[in-house]
Amino acid sequence: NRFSHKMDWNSYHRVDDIYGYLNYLADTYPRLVQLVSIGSSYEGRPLYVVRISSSSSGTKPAIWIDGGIHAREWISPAVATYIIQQLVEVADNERLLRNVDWYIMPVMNPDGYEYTHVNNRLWRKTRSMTGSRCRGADPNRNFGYEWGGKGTSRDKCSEIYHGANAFSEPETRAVSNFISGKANQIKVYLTLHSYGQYLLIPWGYAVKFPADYDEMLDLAKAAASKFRRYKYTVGNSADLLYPAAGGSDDWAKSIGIKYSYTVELADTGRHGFILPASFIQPVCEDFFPALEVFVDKVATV
Ligand code: ING
Ligand code: ZN
Repeated sequence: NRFSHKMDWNSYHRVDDIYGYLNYLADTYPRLVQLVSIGSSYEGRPLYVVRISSSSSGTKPAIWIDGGIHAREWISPAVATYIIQQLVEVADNERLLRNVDWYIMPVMNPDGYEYTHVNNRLWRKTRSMTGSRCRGADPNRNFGYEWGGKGTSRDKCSEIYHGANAFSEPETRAVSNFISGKANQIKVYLTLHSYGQYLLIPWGYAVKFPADYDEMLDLAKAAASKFRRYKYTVGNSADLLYPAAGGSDDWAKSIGIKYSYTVELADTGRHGFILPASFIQPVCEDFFPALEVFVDKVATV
């Protein structure tokens, strides 16, 4: 039955369940939800962006959210799909759709995500062949701004291998092509990672601060003030963590998306990447209300 699905937020789901849910939503709420395939992964899986918009004509300012750029960070696709569910299926959240369009890509790296379910739970990168015994590039070192700089590696076996060139991976290339075409509409870029409980502000390629850093910091602080259960630290990513070039948030910022952030979801390291499924609901419920802050900002930018 096309009009059913296996999704919930009590366990971590495989790509088939997640994509089945996205197709269910597009079938069930055709006036609200469009499923856009923006390309194919290295292994041939579709790369899905969910567009959620309450207007049939024209465009409103938009918020982009992606998850699953790093394969092992399972809480990230879980939160991204929860956000989709809340926006589409909970009437109380209608306000969040009134003045804003949403583009949500819950699994940016589906090949890696499947690999962590079947072969190696701690895989991080894509699954492309590199011409060596080691596969994959770090998609968060593969974006085309300051590509190949600090905190990246040209060693194909490294966890932070930057790839053969900027946007060498089909996954990052598809995302950059799609976002570039909507760079005037998209006002907020959020990319969901784990772990650490941080809201990270560019630049990541060096301890450098954008000219409008203070505005970015104010918005991040306002978002962080919404969290009740998990405390998030706000600041520049290179400063708080480490310099890392070729990140998606730096690239989004570089093309003019003013409010571009990396979110490091829970926890702070007790479980790390292997966050028990019992955390899914609390982390999702804690995070969702912060989106209101971005909506209110975008509706007026
Ligand atoms: N952390 C990010 C990483 O790609 C990051 C942190 C993001 C650093 C953006 C610099 C810029 O290393 C995880 N958990 O992947
Ligand atoms: Zn990550």
